Amino acid sequence: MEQLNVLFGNVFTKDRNTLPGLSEQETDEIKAAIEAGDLSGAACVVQRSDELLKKTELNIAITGESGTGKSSFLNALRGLRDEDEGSAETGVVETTKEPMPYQHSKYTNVIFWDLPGIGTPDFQSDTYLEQVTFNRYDFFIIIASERFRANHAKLAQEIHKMGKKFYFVRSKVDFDLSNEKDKKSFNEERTLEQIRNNCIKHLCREGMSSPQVFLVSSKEFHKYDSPKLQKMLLKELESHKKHIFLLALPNLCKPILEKKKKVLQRQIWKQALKSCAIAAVSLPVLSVKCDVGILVDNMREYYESFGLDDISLITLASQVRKPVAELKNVIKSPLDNKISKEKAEELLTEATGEGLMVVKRFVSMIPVVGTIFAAERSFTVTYRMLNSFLGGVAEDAQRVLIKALETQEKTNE
Ligand SMILES: Nc1nc2c(ncn2[C@@H]2O[C@H](COP(=O)(O)OP(=O)(O)O)[C@@H](O)[C@H]2O)c(=O)[nH]1
Ligand SMILES: [Mg+2]
Repeated sequence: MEQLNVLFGNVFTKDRNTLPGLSEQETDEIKAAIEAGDLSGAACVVQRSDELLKKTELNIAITGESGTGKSSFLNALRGLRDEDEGSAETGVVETTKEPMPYQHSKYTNVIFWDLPGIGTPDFQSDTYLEQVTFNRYDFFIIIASERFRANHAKLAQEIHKMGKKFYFVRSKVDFDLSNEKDKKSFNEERTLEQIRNNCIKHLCREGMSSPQVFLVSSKEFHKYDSPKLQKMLLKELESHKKHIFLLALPNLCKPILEKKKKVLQRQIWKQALKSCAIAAVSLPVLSVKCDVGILVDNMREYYESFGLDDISLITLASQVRKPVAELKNVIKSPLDNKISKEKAEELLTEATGEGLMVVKRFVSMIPVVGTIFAAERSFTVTYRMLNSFLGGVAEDAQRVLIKALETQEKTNE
């Protein structure tokens, strides 16, 4: 134990104070449990931390003048088209005087708020934030479909004064591009740059210093500045909120898929630990002790986050106007309805077949604690099984994305 203490001291004080996915305090608690040889105590800390993560709320405010595409943008951010079930109504004259909440279909703690239009007689920018209960929101997205005006800049300054973040989005750029397309000298990049500069110029004139504007089309949400905007929003959120927001983002661009894989990978050790230390059941044939139910829950969560569950695939298929079977064809992992305890046990068997080498990636993340966990056969096997399953799901998601976009480009031709 003495030696362990020395080692722990080294690991935790050098460049890393926390274990992946845990706070400093949780890390300390786990450390204490492991030092006392209490693996299930350590797993309880993880369990509590997961529950806390699931309760974390994220509230996103979408504001701008009426008709600028707020509702369409909100739908796109939720992975929906305007005509999909559960989407916010679009193209309607704004009558609502209250912020309207729309929950994410899978991550219900992520809530998108469709705010009443600014600049109407009812909502002037100096009182607007009070009227929409500004304190509720984690950040604001301010949308304009033509140019930004004094109202937008004033609102942004008020938001800033309240200590919150805002992002300027210039919507409907697909529309601008299609208007310019017929011109002989048309150049997409140049047109986009002109729109961007024009937005920036107006905002500067209204007193904003070095504003950043994201050009977006809610009809083609994988294009233009949308990936950059999503990355920026993520970057500026604190870790728990970042985690849930990332998982809730639509699976429309490769960098987001890669980030999802990474963040889920960092959590695998927690899931493996829970599975083999809380309510573990012996699987004598595999000489493994684990709770297969926890593994199945995680497999399902991967499917939902990457949009490989049946409902997501059906939605995507209808969006790109393709039979769902065509998307399912490129999926190599078992299909959604085939995920079961039996399937999980089958995959566990495969994971035991590779010999009992230490889980390298995990140990390299947290050298000492990693070695201790990895010495447990059940931990190693469940860790490896989830890791390889996640890898497969992430690759499937990329193939589905390519297939879906390929289809869309063809239809547009
Ligand atoms: N071409 C194009 N049309 C859009 C886009 N976003 C919204 N629209 C259309 O613009 C109209 C107003 O959009 P809506 O989201 O209802 O605006 P809101 O009043 O700000 O909520 C609707 O007819 C939308 O279909 C976009 O990115 N591209
Ligand atoms: Mg609307």
